[in-house]
Amino acid sequence: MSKIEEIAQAVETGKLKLIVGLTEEALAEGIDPLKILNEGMVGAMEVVGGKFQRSEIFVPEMLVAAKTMKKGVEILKPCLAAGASTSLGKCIIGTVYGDLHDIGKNLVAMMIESAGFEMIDLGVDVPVANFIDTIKANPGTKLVALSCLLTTTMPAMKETAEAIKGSGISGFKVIVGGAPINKEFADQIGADGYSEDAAGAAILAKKMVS
Ligand code: B1M
Repeated sequence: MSKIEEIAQAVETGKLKLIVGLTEEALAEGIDPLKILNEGMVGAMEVVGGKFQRSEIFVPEMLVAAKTMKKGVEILKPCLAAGASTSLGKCIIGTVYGDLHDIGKNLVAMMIESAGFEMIDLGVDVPVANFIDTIKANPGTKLVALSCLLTTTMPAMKETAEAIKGSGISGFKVIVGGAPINKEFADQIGADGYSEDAAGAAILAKKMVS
């Protein structure tokens, strides 16, 4: 079994104790950190999602897989986010209210930060008012990034984006993303930009402020 396959299996089966060592070994072998992330970890979460959908596993297994991936990402982070500077302004990011998924949001935050933004991460299940209060408290905000992973929280994303856009505060762009979201939905809710993944979000973020 290749190291990437071992990592994928560790994430899929929630082997919290193994993931740090395996990830360190993969890096020491010179495997590209992005390959470890995408082929090892993100791929494994897709498998986990499929198993959950088919009722082969349940929420606790999904949770432990998520915790395992998070631990692995911590090891990858210094390699993925190398050379961060904060010259492009502040970015406020969060997962919209009602939604507790944060792995994708954390990856997006990491990539946007490494593209040169100062990151303010509001976490998950973020009420609309929190976004607006944080924008008001941070006049240098150039970007607000919203994530959602559930079809049932797409209305919360719409409400959040519309409230931010309608708040009368200006000087920043709103970008959105997450598994159930597409460009058409982003346009419908008045977002300034949409990206399918974390790497694309960093490119989009830079474009938004140039
Ligand atoms: Co949840 N969950 N979950 N879950 N979970 C999904 C999303 C699901 C698709 C699984 C499935 O059924 N196949 C399904 C949603 C179905 C739907 O909406 N139609 C689902 C469900 C149903 C649920 C619960 C309702 C289950 C229940 O309780 N019965 C519940 C809801 C809780 C809540 O939020 N209120 C729930 C709970 C959980 C856990 C807490 C157990 C855990 C999350 C832990 C955590 O995040 N800390 C969890 C997990 C792990 C998943 C899956 C398996 C993996 C998600 C993940 O981390 N993927 C997921 C299945 C799947 O995605 N295939 C699933 C890896 C991550 C890197 O990808 O988050 O998509 P992703 O992020 C990508 C892109 O989407 C994009 O870039 C990222 C990286 O490239 N992106 C952006 C994300 N945000 C962006 C923002 C941007 C741009 C791009 O710009 C701002």
